[in-house]
Amino acid sequence: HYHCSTTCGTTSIVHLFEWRWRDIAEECENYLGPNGFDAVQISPPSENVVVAQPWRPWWERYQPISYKLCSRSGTEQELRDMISRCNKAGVKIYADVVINHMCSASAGEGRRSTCGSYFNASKEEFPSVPYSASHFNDDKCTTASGNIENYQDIYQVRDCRLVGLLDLAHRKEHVRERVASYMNSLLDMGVAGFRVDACKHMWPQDLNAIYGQLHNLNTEWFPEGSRPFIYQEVIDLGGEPIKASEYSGLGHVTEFKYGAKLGSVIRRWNRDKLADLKTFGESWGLMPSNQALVFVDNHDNQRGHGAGGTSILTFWEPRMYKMAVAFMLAHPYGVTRLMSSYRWDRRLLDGKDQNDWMGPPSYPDGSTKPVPINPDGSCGGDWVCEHRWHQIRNMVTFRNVAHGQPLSNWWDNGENQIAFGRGDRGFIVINNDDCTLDASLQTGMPAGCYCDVISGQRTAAGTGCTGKRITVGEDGRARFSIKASEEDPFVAIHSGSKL
Ligand code: LAG
Ligand code: CA
Repeated sequence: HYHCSTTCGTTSIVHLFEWRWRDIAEECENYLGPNGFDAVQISPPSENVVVAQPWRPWWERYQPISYKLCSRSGTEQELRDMISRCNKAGVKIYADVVINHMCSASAGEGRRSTCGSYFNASKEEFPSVPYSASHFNDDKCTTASGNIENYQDIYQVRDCRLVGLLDLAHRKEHVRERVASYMNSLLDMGVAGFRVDACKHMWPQDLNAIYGQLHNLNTEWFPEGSRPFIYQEVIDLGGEPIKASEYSGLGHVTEFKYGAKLGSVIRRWNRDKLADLKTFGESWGLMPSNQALVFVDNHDNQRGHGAGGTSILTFWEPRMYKMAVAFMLAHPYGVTRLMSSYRWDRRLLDGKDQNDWMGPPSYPDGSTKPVPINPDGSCGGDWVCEHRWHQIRNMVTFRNVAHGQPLSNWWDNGENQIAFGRGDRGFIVINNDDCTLDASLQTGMPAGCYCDVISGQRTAAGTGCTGKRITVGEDGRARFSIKASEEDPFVAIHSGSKL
């Protein structure tokens, strides 16, 4: 029953990690809509346990207590207002839904939850859903600890507790109905789809049954009959029996190999080089492009959680990060997701971050701080806002302009200098070598003068250019010169940057 409705082929999703609903609403209106961002992935909107030890970690939001809609990001009313304002601004909302489990078995008992709902973790009681002990997988899991102990065993990966989190029994109709009703309440409010958390830990047949109960999108904003866009988090780097492909018939699937491999190429590890990217895609063992949700980093692997390993690039290494994101947005593979992060007090000790738990910028009472926007368009107060970096924003435009065009006119120097186009709509040149790139290349673009959207951009009037000017001749060729020492050693032009 899965078919791409509004989103297949559309372009960039930005994960506004831990943002408040009020700030997201403003961001949709003031920035995302006007700049052609397709959608926002929001942090889990459901009620979660309040963790005090360590103090209010970001990961408490992956421990649901009920499907009531109050969280650190705001109230249900604020959520509703955000969805409606973003939809009006032409920006879809995808909700991160945590449905594999509830809170940790050791979370105790009481009302230390974000809406104050009562729960008893040791008795597996969540009366606000309601769930009780029979709705969990204890009878199915056969490990001694009750936790997942061996990822080579598909039964325990699906039926035991992921890091001690109470594992829901989706074979039972009551659980399916409760989960679907939660997702439907969001669809009815106007969300356009979901990032489904921890799908590796749920059986595809159970997910299929749940997705089958989902409503169409709300016709206040979407065409009659539109189905939700679903992307499932399945960490498959190879080497385990559970494969991403088991889920691709149900919806899109996260392609974790993408960021891991791209990171390694840009870091030039193990003699990996940009020229190798000529064939990037299926032949590298990646899933088919039309099933893949791709990203350079995500909220887990940017801090050493989840998977991807040490090759993952993040905002902490901005020069390489921008190159990776620009490559991803220029390249036709997959539906792309951008990360928008907050800075934290990173403390690397033997490669492990001691502060990988730290939550978003917040007040002493634990409430999340607003995202202030500086006069120059950057974010203040430890919000990184990678999506507001002009190089990244302008590449989001590139992807929209190039949408539907094939990869074309590939060039490389056999090492770390590459270039490629997207039909006659866009062209990018990247120099990750230690020497100058200076070449006359076939761009496939119509003749004319273009403004490089990396070193600058076209001025509002449309005739000026604050960056490098690139002249494409009648034969489609243009000369590019990029020094190895440049802060952003890449150049991109597209139909919309023609002067
Ligand atoms: C995910 N995808 O499959 C999320 O992307 C990931 O962020 C979630 O883990 C995970 N699945 C479960 O939803 C995060 C943290 C974990 C954290 C967990 C629950 O990466 O570190 O576990 O959320 O909050 C934490 C502690 C564990 C502890 C567990 C239970 O870090 O040490 O065992 O809570 O108390
Ligand atoms: Ca499970």
